[in-house]
Amino acid sequence: MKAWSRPDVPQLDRDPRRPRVHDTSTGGLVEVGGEDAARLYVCGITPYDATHLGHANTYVAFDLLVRTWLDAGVAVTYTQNVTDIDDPLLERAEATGVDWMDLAEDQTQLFRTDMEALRVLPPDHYVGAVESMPLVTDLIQRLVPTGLVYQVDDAEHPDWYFACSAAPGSGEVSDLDREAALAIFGERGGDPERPGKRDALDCLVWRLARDGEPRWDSPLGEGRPGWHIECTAIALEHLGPAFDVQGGGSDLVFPHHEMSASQGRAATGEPFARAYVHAGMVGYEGEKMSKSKGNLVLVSKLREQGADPMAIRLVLLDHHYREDWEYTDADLERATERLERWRAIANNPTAFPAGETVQAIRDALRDDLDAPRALAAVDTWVAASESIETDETESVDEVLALVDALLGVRV
Ligand code: 5CA
Ligand code: ZN
Repeated sequence: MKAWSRPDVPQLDRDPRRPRVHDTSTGGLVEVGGEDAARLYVCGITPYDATHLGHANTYVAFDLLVRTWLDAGVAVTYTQNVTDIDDPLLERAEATGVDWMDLAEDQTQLFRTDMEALRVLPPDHYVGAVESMPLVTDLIQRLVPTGLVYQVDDAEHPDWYFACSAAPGSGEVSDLDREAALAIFGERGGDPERPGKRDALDCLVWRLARDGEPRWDSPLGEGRPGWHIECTAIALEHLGPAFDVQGGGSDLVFPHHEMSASQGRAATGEPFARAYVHAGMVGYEGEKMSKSKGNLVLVSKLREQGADPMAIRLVLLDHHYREDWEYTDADLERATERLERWRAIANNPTAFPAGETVQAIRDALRDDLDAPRALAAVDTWVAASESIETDETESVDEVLALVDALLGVRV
């Protein structure tokens, strides 16, 4: 699929230090990316409703990672999927009486315009599940000889499952005890109660067609894919095994990233990703913001109401990407004031010398993408510049170009 248009990134001299980020799998900070190249996969949207601030928070977090790599002179290959066929999409389409393909297309298009407005760099490969069907069925067939893929003991619907717990390296991403895993699995799209599975935590990889459901031809039988195998297949095809970072929100640690990691390892004999990086959850009015709960603050709504997209971006950047936090209107007011103050300096002919600020922004991002610390450094520079004597001649451009290149905020 086509992604969205790429915002300009000012070209600056490089700082070759690579970023360190928190890896969920090891629980510590790890340097990510090679000296020259890095490969990133971030789980994309399920397009049944509009982009909310939680989604935006996740994509802005990984945008910081991409921008930090670029600042280090590392070439980035970035793949993101669109889950354009899955139960929640079909259920919403049915409930609202629209065609599921139209729903997916409309919401994906809205997502593109939101990402553009927020100056999020587009992935190099933006890939839908529907267009990846041959990749998915090939991968499942590749897994059959491992003995880890089997048909469920159900005469009417012998769907295909993956034996996650029996796979080598199982538990490498999430490390949950079984009771917790079972509970979360049930809440996040899994079917622990389904009879006929070898193990309650085994996940669906190919659902054989039921009456009236969309279906694709396959040697496995006509049907449609389970969720996890879609990302495994797309990532392996477009990035290859042992790519640098698998990313998404922390709600994907288990089962999604656990299952795709073990499917990837089982298929290739290599680790799926080198690091698993997760953004925190954004809440609203006491609960995690989610399409299923409906407590959404939509990026497109805020824009319609006149919010400056750069102020929306500043709201997100003011929270460390790993933090769980709750949005309030006051956040947007504060960010709007901050942006205005920064803009006022941009019109000044002179500013406080840039050196320390440039270093501080670069250090903060390399240290687990610490955007709040970078914003604080910009604030300090702005405050110093507000009171500067007019005969000092340092230009405002250097700091503002870095704020644009690294933080994605065009003042
Ligand atoms: N299509 C799958 C991933 S393959 C999916 O989870 N789609 S989603 O539309 O539900 O979420 C898209 C991305 O936003 C995921 O990375 C998810 O972890 C993240 N996300 C969802 N809700 C929130 C939230 N409230 N706060 C932060 N991130 C969120
Ligand atoms: Zn995914």
